[in-house]
Amino acid sequence: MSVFGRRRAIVAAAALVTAAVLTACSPGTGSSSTPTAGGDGNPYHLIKAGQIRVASVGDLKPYSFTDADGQYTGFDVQLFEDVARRIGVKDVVFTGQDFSAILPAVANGQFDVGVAAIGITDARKKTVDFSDGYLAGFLTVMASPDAHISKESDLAGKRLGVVQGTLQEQYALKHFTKSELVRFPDNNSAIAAVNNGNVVAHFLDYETAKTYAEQYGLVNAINVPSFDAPAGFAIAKGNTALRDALNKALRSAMDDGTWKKLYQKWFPGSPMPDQYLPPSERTASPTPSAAQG
Ligand code: SNW
Repeated sequence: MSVFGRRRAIVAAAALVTAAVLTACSPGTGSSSTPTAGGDGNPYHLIKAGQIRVASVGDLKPYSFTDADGQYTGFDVQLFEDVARRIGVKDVVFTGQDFSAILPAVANGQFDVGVAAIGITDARKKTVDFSDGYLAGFLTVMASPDAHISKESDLAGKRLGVVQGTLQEQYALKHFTKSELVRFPDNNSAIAAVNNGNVVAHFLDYETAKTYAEQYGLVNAINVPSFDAPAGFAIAKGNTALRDALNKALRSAMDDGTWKKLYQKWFPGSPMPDQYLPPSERTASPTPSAAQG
C-alpha cells in the first residue's frame, strides 16, 4: 500500500472510531439500540432463524456420512435431525469439513452446531460448549491382518495413521510413542494409505473401523475405551438457549426409545450403553461401589 493509501486508510479508520464514539455518547441511544438478532423469532440465536447449519464429516460411517445421493445420514445425523425437530427446527443443513476445522468453524460462528462423533473433552471445551453426551464407545487401531498387530508394542517403529485433531491423535501421541504418526485430513485418505501400504494401520472410531474392515478385509487390531469422552453436539460458547433446548430434546429422545431405535439401526449387535436407554430399561446399578462386595 502506498503512503497515501495507508494515510487514507488511517483517516477512514479514525472517522469510523469517531462516528462510533459519537453514536455511543449521543443522548437517547443507549445500549438498547444495539441490534439484537433473535427476540422471539430466533430464540436459539441461529445464523438463520428456523435453520440449523451443521458442520460434519462425510466419511465417518455409520456415525456421519454421505450416501450415494450425497445426502448426509448415519446415527449422529439422524439423532441430531430428530432432536432438532423436537425443538421445532426441520431445516437442518449438513456441510462436510475436515474434522480439524469443525470446532473452530463453530466457535467463530460459521456453523450453529458441530456433529461428527465429537468426544467431549476439557481441552475442546475451551473452544466450544457441548450438549450432554449421547454416545460412548471405543477408539480402534485398524490394520491389515498380515501386519499382525494386536497390541501397542506391535506398532513400534511403524507408521500409524490418524485424522488430524482427533482424540486418536492425542492418544497416540501419549501412548504409541514409538510409532511414527502420519496425519491425514480425513478417514478416506487414511484408509487409502492403509490399503496401499503407506501406513501399517489407521487409528479411528470403533464403528467406522468395523465398516472399513468389512469393506477391505482389514481387522480391528487394538480397541481403546473412550467412555470418559462421550460424543456430544458442539455449540458456540455461551449459546445456552440452544444448548439447553438440545439437552432437553436429547433426553426425551432417549426416554421415549428413539435413541435406542437409531442405535440398533446403525450399530447392530454392538453392546448398548445403559444410560441412554428409556428409564424402564436401565438396569438398576446406581451404586457400583455398594454392589461389589
Ligand atoms: O470419544 C468417542 C466416543 O466415546 C464415541 O466412541 C464416539 O467417538 C468418540 O467421540 C471419539 N471420536 C473422535 C474424536 O472425537 C473422532 C471423531 C471423528 O473422526 N470425526 O476425536
